[in-house]
Amino acid sequence: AEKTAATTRGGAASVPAPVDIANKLRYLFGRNGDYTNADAYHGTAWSVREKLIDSFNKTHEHWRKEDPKFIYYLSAEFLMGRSLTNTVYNLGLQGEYADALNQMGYEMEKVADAERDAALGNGGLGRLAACFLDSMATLDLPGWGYGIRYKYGMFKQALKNGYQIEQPDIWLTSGNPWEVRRDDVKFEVGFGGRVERRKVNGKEVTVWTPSEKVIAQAYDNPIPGFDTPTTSNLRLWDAMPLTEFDLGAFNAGDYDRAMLDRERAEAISAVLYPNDSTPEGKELRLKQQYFFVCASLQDVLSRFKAVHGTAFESLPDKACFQLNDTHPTIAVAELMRLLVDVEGLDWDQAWTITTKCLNYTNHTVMPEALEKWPVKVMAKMLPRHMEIIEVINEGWTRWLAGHLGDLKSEERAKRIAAMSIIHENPWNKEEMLVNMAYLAVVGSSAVNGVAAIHSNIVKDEILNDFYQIFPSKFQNKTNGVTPRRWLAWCNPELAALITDTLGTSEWINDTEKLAGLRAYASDKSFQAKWSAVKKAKKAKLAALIKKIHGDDVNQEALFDIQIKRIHEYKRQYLNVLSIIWRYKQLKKMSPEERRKAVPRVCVIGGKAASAYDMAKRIIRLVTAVGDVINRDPDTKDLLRLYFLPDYNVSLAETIIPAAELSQHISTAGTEASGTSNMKFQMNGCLIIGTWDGANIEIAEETGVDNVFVFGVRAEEINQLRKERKNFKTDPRWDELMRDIEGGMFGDKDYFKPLVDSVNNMKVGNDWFLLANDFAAYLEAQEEVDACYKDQAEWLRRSIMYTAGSGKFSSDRTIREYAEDIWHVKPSRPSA
Ligand code: 26Q
Repeated sequence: AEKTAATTRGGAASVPAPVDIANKLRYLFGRNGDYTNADAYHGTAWSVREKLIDSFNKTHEHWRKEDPKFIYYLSAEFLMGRSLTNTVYNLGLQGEYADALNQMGYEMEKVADAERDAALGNGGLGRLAACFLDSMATLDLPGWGYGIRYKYGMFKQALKNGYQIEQPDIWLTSGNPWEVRRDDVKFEVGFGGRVERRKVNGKEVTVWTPSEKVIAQAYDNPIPGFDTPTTSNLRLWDAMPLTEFDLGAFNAGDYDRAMLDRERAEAISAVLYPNDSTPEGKELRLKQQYFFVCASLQDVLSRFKAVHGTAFESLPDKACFQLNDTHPTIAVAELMRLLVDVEGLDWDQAWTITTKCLNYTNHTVMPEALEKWPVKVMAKMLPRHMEIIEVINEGWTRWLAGHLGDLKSEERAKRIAAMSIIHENPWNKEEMLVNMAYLAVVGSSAVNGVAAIHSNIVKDEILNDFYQIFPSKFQNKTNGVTPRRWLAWCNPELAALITDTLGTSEWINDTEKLAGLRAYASDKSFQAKWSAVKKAKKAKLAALIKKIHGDDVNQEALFDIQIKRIHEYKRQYLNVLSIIWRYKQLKKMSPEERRKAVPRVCVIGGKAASAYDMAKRIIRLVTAVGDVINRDPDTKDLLRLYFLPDYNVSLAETIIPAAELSQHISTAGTEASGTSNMKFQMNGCLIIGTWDGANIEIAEETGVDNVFVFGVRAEEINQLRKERKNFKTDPRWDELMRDIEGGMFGDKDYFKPLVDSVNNMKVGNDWFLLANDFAAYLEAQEEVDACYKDQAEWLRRSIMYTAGSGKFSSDRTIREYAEDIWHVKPSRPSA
C-alpha cells in the first residue's frame, strides 16, 4: 500500500484531502460549497489539525515511555505568526493540500493568506521563542514552551492622517484550529492574602492563604518539527474564575460582584503589554507573570511526581527551565515555595534543586529596561514570595560577605549593597525594589546574552559584579532564526534555486551547506537566475505597496527596507534624515545627473508602544516626508518612501524576500542582537549597519567588505556621550534640522520635540548619537549606490550573504543551548 506523509507520521488513514476539507466545512461550519478563501482556510486548517494531533500524540506517547530530560522554555511572549503553511510544509503535506485546493478551485497561497497572525509577542524576543520551538521540535529535543494565551495579542496598527492608531487584535473570534483545550489540565493560582506559621506534627510549616484565586486552563498548541516525526508542544494558559459564578455572591443577590470577580480573573490573560523596552510597573503585568509561571511549575511538578514520586533530588535530571528575559523570574521564588511549603523539603535542599533547574537569558542592554518591582507591590500581591525573596537575599548577601572577606569593610559593604537583590530606588529613596535580573542570576545555573558583543556587555557592564564572582556562569548564545519559515517557506523560489544548485535540499536542516553557494557567487548564469528570483519577489512587494498606498513603484529601483519596532535607539529617524538629504540632492540635480542616480524605494515599518510619544512622532515624520517625496514630479521616479502599517510576522514574510538593502543602524552597543538582520541575510539582502549586535557576526560570516558598515564603535560611546556638548554637527545636518523645524514637512510643532531630542544643547542631548554617525552614514549610503550600479558585484554580494548565513539557523543556537546549558538529548519517536 502506498504510504502518504500523513500515514507515516500520524498513522490515521484518512479520506482524500479534498473530501476531508469539504467535510470539515460541512460539519464544523455548516457550509456547503461556494466557499470564500477564508472558508477554504478554515476547512483546510481543521483537516490538517488532525494530522498534527496524530503526530503530537505519537511523540508524547514516545516521550512518556522514554522519560527523557525536558527543557521548558518559559516566555511571556510567543510570536508565532501564521500556522497553515508552516504546518503543511513541516509535516510534508504541502503537495497533498496544494493539490486538494487546486482541485477545489483554490490556490494555497491565497487560502493561507486568510489566516490571522497569532501575535502573542512584541517583536524580537517573542519571535525568537517561536523560532526556538521550531528548532527544538526539528532536532527531536524533548521540550515545551510555556506562556500565556492572550485573548488580545499585539495591537493592530492603523494610520490616520499619518498618525499611528492602535486597534485591538481580535484574533480568536473565528476559532483557532491550532490549539487543543485540555479540560483535564487546570491549576489554581492565588494572589494576595496572608502568610502564617503553623505546627504540623511538630514541624513548623508555612501556610499561604491567598485572598484571590483563579484557574489556569491549559491550551496545547502542537509544534511540528521539519523532516522528523516529532511534534512538540506550546502550552498556553488562559485565566478563568474559580467557579463559573461565585455562587455565594450570586445567591446573596450580589450579581454585580460575581460578575466583577469573573472580569478580574479574565483580565489576567486578556491582553499582551505592547511595551518592548521600558517596563511599565503595572500590577497586572506582575500578575500575568506569576500566573503563567505558577501554572507551568505546578504542571511540570505534577508530571514529575506521577513518575518519580517525591524524589525531588532528581528533578534537575528530568527538567530544566529557560527564563526568556526576566519576565518569568518569579519562578525562582515559586519553585522554592512549591518545594519547601508544599512538598516539605528543607530550604537548602530546595535551593540546590532550584538553582540547578533554572537558567536565564538577558535580551537587553539598557539599564532602564531592567525589570524592578516595588517591594510594596510584591508583598501585597505575593506575600509569601516576597518573604522567600528576602530569605534568598539574606543568604546571598551573607554568602557574599564571606566570599568578599579579603576586602576592606567599607569596600565590601559597597559591593554587597550593589549586588543586593532588594535595593533602594535610586530616584526615590523611600521605595525599595526587587531587582529581577539579580534574582534571576542568583537563582540560575547559567546566564547568557544573545550575541557575542552583547554577552560581553552583560559580563563587563550590566552584570559585571556578578560576573566577577561567578565567571563560569556567564555564556554567549548567539541568536538564530528558523531557516524553514524565513527562507524555505517564505521564499520557495529561492529555495528551489538553492536546492537545484546544491543538488540537495539538505541545507534546510543543515544550513552550513549553504556555504556551497560561494562557488557560484560570480557565475553569470547563476547570478541571472538569482536576480530573477529577487525580481519576482520585488514584484510581489510592489503589488502590496500598490494595494496599500495606491502607487505604482519603479521595480528597477533599489528596494531599501527598515522594519522593526520603532525605537529611538534603532534610529529610524537617522534613516529618514538620510532620505530627506537624498531628496534634496535629487532636487538640485540636472536631468542628466538624475539619469545617473540610483532609484530607491524606501520602506519603513514598525509599531510604536502606545505610550511611547517620541516613537509616534517618528512614525508621523516618516509619513509626512513620504507625502512630500512621493508626490514630487521631479523626484518621484527616483525616490519613494512608504510607511507600511501593521508590520507583523506575515508582512515580514513578504517584505524580507523582496529586500535588496536592509537597515540595522542602532547606536553601537544598544541592540542586543537583532534577528531580522539574519532573516534578510538568508534571503540575500545586503546590510547597511552599525558594528552592533549580531551585525558583527553576520559581517564576519559574509565577509566584512561585503557589508556597508559605518559609525562609531560601542567602546567609544560613553566617552562620546560625555563630549556631546562640544560636538560640532555637520552643516548638512544643521540644514536638515532647519528644514524640519521650518515646516518643510508640515506639523512644525509636532516635530519640534524630535528636533530637540537630537540637539546637543537640549535635554535629550542626542543620547543615541545620531549626529555623530550622520556623516559616516551618508558616506555608507553613497557606497551602496555605487555598488548597486555594478549589478554583477551587487549580485555576487547578495549570494555571499545567503552563503554565509549558515551560522544563523536557530538549529545551531538550540544545539548550543542543549549541549552547554540544558543537557537535554534528542529523543525521536519511530516514524
Ligand atoms: C517588560 C515588563 C513589562 C512590560 C513589558 C516588558 C517587556 C516586553 C517585551 C520588555 C521587553 C520586551 C522585548 C524585548 C525584546 O524583544 N528584545 C529583543 O530581543 C531580541 C531577541 O534576543 C534581540 O534580537 C533584540 O536585540 C532585543 O531588542
